[in-house]
Amino acid sequence: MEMSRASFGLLLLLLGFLIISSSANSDSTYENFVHCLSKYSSPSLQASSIVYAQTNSSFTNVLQSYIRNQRFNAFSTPKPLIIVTPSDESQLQAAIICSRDIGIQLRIRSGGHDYDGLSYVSDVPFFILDLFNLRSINVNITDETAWVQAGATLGELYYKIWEKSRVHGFPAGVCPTVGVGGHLSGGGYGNMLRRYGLSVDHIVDAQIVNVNGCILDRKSMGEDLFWAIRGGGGASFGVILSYKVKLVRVPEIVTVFRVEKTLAQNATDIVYQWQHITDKIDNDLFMRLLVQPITVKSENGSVKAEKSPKTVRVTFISLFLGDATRLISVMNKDFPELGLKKEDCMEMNWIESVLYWANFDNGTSADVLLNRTSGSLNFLKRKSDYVQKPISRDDLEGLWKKIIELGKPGMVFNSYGGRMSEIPASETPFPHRAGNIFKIQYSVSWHEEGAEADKEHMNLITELYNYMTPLVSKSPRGAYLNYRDIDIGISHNGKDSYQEGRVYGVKYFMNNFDRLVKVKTAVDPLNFFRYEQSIPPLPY
Ligand SMILES: Cc1cc2nc3c(=O)[nH]c(=O)nc-3n(C[C@H](O)[C@H](O)[C@H](O)COP(=O)(O)OP(=O)(O)OC[C@H]3O[C@@H](n4cnc5c(N)ncnc54)[C@H](O)[C@@H]3O)c2cc1C
Ligand SMILES: *[C@@H]1O[C@H](CO)[C@@H](O)[C@H](O)[C@H]1NC(C)=O
Ligand SMILES: *[C@@H]1O[C@H](CO)[C@@H](O)[C@H](O)[C@H]1NC(C)=O
Ligand SMILES: *[C@@H]1O[C@H](CO)[C@@H](O)[C@H](O)[C@H]1NC(C)=O
Ligand SMILES: *[C@@H]1O[C@H](CO)[C@@H](O)[C@H](O)[C@H]1NC(C)=O
Ligand SMILES: *[C@@H]1O[C@H](CO)[C@@H](O)[C@H](O)[C@H]1NC(C)=O
Ligand SMILES: CC(=O)N[C@H]1CO[C@H](CO)[C@@H](O)[C@@H]1O
Repeated sequence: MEMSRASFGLLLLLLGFLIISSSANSDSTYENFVHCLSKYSSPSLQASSIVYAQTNSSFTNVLQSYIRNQRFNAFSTPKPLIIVTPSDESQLQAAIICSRDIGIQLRIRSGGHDYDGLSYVSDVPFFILDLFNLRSINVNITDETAWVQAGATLGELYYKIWEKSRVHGFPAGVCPTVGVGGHLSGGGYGNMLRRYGLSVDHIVDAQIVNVNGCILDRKSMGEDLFWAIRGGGGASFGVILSYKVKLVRVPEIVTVFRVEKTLAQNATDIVYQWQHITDKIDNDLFMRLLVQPITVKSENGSVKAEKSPKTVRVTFISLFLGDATRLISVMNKDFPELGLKKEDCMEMNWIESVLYWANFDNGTSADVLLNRTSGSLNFLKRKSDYVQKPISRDDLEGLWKKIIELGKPGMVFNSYGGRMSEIPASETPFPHRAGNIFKIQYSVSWHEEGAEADKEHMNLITELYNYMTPLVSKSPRGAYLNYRDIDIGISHNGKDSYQEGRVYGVKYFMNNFDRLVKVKTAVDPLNFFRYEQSIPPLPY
């Protein structure tokens, strides 16, 4: 069927109108916002210097600087009307007041690593409150604490600690460009999880800007709100300005290893056995397994897509808070199946282990941790699960077959137990503590652009996730907030927001969901701080 000339013309006219009206809307929002900011912040402030309209030549660059998923960097991705980038506290406070005044929703962005883009994408008209200018870090080795602002990255925090001490660290994620604001408010884990628990287990104070634009600290916000922003996600309650964290002790020498096993090298037996020891072994040891489908290269290195045999490769990556000799004795005693040898182990200091885990080459200077720009940008999708009963050999073999059949998605298994099992599930909103052997991250990344490729890869990862249903936690099937996954439910923040919020809320927070709702109802009953997976207030 051919479109008539007239209706094509009409379509063009309509498109043109939509584009004009959207940028006109951006322009008027810009005018209103700048006007309002000048009213509510100190007169010395040049309000226009922290607000980007869509027509500003830097708008796209500022927007893209903290997009970490190419899937939300498309022409068709809904764009914010403006981007507001406060550079001090008073501007941040004024931005909240003006957001309410003007009646436009905000999305709060720190490091922009949200896997489903919820810090910078929405279907409703919105602006981005971008915190990259608020990133100071003050480390105090005397009392072993640090105040860190939300816009700082984990790499900056690690670097600043290491500058002052070789025997202190902080237990948080392994990717240095992740933002403190999202990571610490959503849980935060890394390779010291078994020894020290989550990032949120080491937060001792915080500053939050509430719905009235006031800055509250632990004392003035009260213990309920302070509890909520240690794992419940910040963006349902206010804007986190900073956290005060307690540092942890790290030994002068730590040890890392990376060992690969294919199915032909007994990966099945080794993974089977790993499940029985990984949550009970020495707390100084953390093991991550990368499970990936691979094509086996023939002797001469040729890879024939159809003919070459496919297999699954399991890579064991580890951090041990101690030296290689002790690590070998722990492994020989409790996990001889891996056959770890002294040659597989590399001793280094803690900051070198941070670089090693972030895949920097040996010898890279720690300064790279201050680089806020991430490497290449992929299209990606991630999902999560918790495993509470060891998976049988038969089921592992079935899983490998599925992974080979699907061909692209991989999995990451992360050891639990240790300190995680000692902290009660209600201590912080993060509920997945004792009883979990390991956490799974499902992962698929691709380079092809467009809706077709998106759909193909999303279907593959969903099929793998569905396949795992009988083998993982149930009723509810748990999920990790920081592995944001909108497939498990979204809220339209309308009259059904409580029911909708419960669907994803119990998966992320289990029995802690109700307390989060209570806190939300107390501090933001009108649901000003809302987004597609926020904590709903009680219906009134
Ligand atoms: C490459 C990569 C590696 C990762 N590795 C790990 C890992 O090792 N361990 C782990 O636990 N997680 C990891 N994650 C997940 C990561 O912890 C989460 O995506 C985290 O929420 C990112 O924080 P952010 O500030 O960068 O994200 P953003 O996208 O800026 O924010 C995420 C969420 O928090 C909200 N938010 C952000 N800042 C604030 C604030 N100041 N106040 C209130 N709300 C705020 C946002 O609105 C959004 O809802 C990784 C993610 C990526 C992309
Ligand atoms: C560090 O902490 C100690 C002990 O609380 C305190 O006396 C000191 O003033 C702090 N230093 C800085 C620079 O804040
Ligand atoms: C696999 O395990 C079997 C039995 O435990 C053993 O005989 C064999 O040598 C192992 N193969 C490899 C490659 O480790
Ligand atoms: C490499 O080996 C494969 C089989 O193992 C063979 O089919 C192919 O022709 C070889 N290629 C070259 C360039 O020798
Ligand atoms: C890193 O390089 C140093 C010297 O440049 C070397 O002694 C060390 O063994 C290397 N470590 C690894 C893990 O390759
Ligand atoms: C920061 O990292 C990016 C991505 O890896 C790289 O392209 C850039 O050159 C780095 N910048 C500096 C100053 O090292
Ligand atoms: C933040 C910023 O650069 N804003 C600029 C947007 O464009 C207007 C008009 O050119 C400038 O006045 C602002 O400074």
